[in-house]
Amino acid sequence: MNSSPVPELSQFAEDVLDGLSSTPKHLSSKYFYDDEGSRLFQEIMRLPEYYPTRAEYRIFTERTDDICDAFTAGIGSIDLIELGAGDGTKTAVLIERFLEKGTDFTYSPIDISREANDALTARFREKFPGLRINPHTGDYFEVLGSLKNGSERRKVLMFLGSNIGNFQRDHAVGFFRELRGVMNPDDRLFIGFDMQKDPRVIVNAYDDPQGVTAAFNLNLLRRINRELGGDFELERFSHYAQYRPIECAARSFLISREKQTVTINALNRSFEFEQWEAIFMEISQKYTRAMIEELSSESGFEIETEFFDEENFYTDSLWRPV
Ligand code: AVJ
Repeated sequence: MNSSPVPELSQFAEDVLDGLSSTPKHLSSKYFYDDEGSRLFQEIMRLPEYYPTRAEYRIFTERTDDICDAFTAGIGSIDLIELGAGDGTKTAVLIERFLEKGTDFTYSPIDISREANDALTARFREKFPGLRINPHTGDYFEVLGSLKNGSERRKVLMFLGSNIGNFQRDHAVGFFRELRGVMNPDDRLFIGFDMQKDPRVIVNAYDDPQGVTAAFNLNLLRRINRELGGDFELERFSHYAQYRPIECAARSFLISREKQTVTINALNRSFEFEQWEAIFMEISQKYTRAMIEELSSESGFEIETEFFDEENFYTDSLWRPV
């Protein structure tokens, strides 16, 4: 193994260096979403095993009026702000209803990917000609900071899709506290949480027999090869997913099937893998009501309303600053 000082590494390169030099090795799931990764995630959302997207969509379609009313309760007009809007399928349900009702509202999707944001904005402009849409590309907190005193109206921040599940607990609390810091007392935070359920249902959602989730995971190695000049051979690694019911945590790993050395040119070094050594790739935290309540109070909020699907697979929780 060689190592020499490397100038000016990108954040991605630095994180890969840190993760592959650690024991145990890890890579961050936030890097899954290059173009191919985003396409694979779209495919995951259509898998019969991957229930969270459908469960949340059901909440949005079955409880549309209740959600809209909760957002506007006691107030005439709102600014709907979505963190990581993705393809906007769920949000479209709310927007359509708000437009029907003649609610005074704006919609601001915030995303780090300009491409994703442009595509969503173009689609929504066409679908909803009357919609006031203000897309922002960039880091959530920079954008939110700039919105802080931009309006007297109620801001409703939405963080859907159980994206919070990818954060370790302390990180989630830190994230919510930061959001709390840019919110006024009348603002609201609307969060999607995937609930604890039959462990078999959960583990199947992250280990589909078609291998789409495996491809999604392995795609990060391909991204490292392409963007950082790595020489990972994908068939020498396999996807492994597990669920731990005590912690309510699904985790995924890539397992080195043999002893091997991988070189990453941009890092100017190589990494040794033992046979069967694991790279920790992703946590997808599941929640109980008690965990959600604790998260809210630790971050300076209280739960105002919760919306569950029929099976209690999923909840969208509306939080109010305290
Ligand atoms: C986009 C973070 C909600 O953790 O369920 C899907 C990503 N990973 N299958 C999740 C994912 C594997 C997904 N989130």
